Amino acid sequence: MEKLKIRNIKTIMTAPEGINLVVVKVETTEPEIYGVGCATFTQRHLSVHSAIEQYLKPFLIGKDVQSINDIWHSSLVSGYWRNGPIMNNALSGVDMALWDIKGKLAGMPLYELFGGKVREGAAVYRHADGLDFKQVEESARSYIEQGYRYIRCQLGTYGGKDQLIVAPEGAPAGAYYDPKAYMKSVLGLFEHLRSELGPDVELLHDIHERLAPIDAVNFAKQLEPYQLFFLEDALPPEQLEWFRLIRQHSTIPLAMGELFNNPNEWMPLVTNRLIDYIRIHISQIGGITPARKLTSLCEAFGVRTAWHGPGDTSPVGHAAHVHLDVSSINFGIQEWNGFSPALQEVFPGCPEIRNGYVYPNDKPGLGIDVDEKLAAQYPCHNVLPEWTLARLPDGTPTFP
Ligand code: GCO
Ligand code: MG
Repeated sequence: MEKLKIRNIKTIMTAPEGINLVVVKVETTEPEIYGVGCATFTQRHLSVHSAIEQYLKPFLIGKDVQSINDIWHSSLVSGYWRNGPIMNNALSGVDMALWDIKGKLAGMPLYELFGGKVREGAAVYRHADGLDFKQVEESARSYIEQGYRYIRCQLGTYGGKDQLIVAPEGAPAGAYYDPKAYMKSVLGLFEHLRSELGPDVELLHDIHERLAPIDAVNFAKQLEPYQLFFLEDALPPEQLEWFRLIRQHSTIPLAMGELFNNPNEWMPLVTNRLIDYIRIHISQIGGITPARKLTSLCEAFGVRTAWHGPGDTSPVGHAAHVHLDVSSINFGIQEWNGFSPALQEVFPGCPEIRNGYVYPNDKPGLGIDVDEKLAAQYPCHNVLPEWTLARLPDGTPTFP
C-alpha cells in the first residue's frame, strides 16, 4: 500500500479570546486524514508562522506521515542552530499533528498509544487573583465551590500591583513593580488565606521569576509554614544554580520550566532533584515527542509533571497535555485556564472539566479539531504586551 505522505502544512492563527494562538494543520495524501498541533508562542506568532511556511513546510511536504521520530530530529537540526523558541514552536505544531494522525490511523486516542490510562481524569488547578486579600480569598472560594481542590493564588497577578513606586526623575514608562513590597504582601496573603480557607485546600503561587536570587531563597523559606502545593518560577532561567540554595533552606515544593526551550535548562534541575514539578510549555520544546522523553526522564528522578497550561496555549495544546496527563505515572497537576464558548466553537472536541478533573475524549488521536472558517473570524494582533516591559522601582528593566 502506498505510504501516506504529507501533502500540505497550514498555519491557522486565531485569537477567540484576544490571545494569539497558532495551530498547525498537516494534510496528507488521503484528503480526509489530517492532524492538528499547537505552535503557540503568543508574543511572536508571526515569526512562528514564517518559520513554518518558509522552512518546515518545504522541508516536510512529501515525507511519510508515520515517521515522527525521523521528522522531529531531522527538522530540529535542519537549520543547524536549534532549541530556540521560534523553531521549537513551529516543530511542535507539526509534531503534535503527526501524533494526531498516527492516532487516527491506529483508531486510538493518543493516551492508548502512550501505553494506556493510569488515571481516568487529571486534577487541575485554577488561577485565583485580586487586588487585596479579600478579593483573592473570594476568587479562591468561587473555584472551591466549583469543585476545584488546587488553587493558584496571586495578589495583583505577577509582582503585585498598585504599589507605591518612587522612581528617579526621567524614569521611562513601563510595568513597574517593587519586589520587596510584593514579597511582604504575598506573605500576608497566605497568612490570610490559610486562616480563612483552612489547611486542606492546595494553594500554589507563581513568583514569575521576579525576585533577586537571594530574595527568592528567603521568600521560599518564609512561605514554608503555609504548606504550598508548589512555588513556581522562583528564579529566572539565567540563575538556575541558585536552586541549590533554595533547596538547602526550604522544603517548599518547587516548580519550574515554562520558560525553558533547551534540554540543558532542565537536565541539571531534574537529575540533581532541585525541583519537584516540571512546568514546560510543551510547544516551546518542540511538542509531544520531546515531552514524552522528558516525562520518562522526570519519572526516573522523582520529578512530576505540571505542564504549562495558560490562556496562551491553544485548546489543541491543552488536549495534548491531557493525553500525557492521564497516561503518565509521574503526573503531578495540570494548569487549567478554561475555555470560553468562542474557543469551544473554534476548537470542537475540547477536553471536559468535571468536579476539578479534566478528561480526554475517546476519539482517535488528540480528539480535537479546528474550524478554520470560525478561526478566521478572530484575527490575531501584533501588539507588544505591556506586562513584559517590567521595570524595578528605579526604572531598571527586569524579568517579566
Ligand atoms: C503561568 C504563566 C503565564 C505566563 C504567560 C506568558 O504560570 O500560567 O506564568 O501566566 O505569564 O503564559 O505569556
Ligand atoms: Mg508561571
